[in-house]
Amino acid sequence: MKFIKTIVISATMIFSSTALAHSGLVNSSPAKNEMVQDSPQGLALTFSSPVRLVKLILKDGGGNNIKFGFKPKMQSSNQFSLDLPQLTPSSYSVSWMIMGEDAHKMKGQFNFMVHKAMEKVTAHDHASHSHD
Ligand SMILES: [Cu+2]
Repeated sequence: MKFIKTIVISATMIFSSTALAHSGLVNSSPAKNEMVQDSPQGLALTFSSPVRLVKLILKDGGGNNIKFGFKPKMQSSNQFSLDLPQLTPSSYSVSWMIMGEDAHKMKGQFNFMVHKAMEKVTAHDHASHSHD
């Protein structure tokens, strides 16, 4: 009986580690290699299964860390969305690290670009600032 129990437990462990091996980033906003006009409102990540997002680093083209409100959370989720500060035109890299419920870690990285907003110089909202 004990022998059978051991087999069942091992099978379960194999299954869950296989399932975890397939968990990863399935979608993001901005998307991988996306070129966005003007600073994006936020950063959203969608994973294929609930995970804990333990690390999230945003760097500009010069390798400078961009500070934003990311804090590792204890609870697992498929989706994470974070507000971003105003991003200047540059190439950005997002590095993430996730942890599954069995403490299996996985990491990845993708880039997106922020372009200078065009044709907005004369059409932008003057109520938000003043001119001399
Ligand atoms: Cu203006």
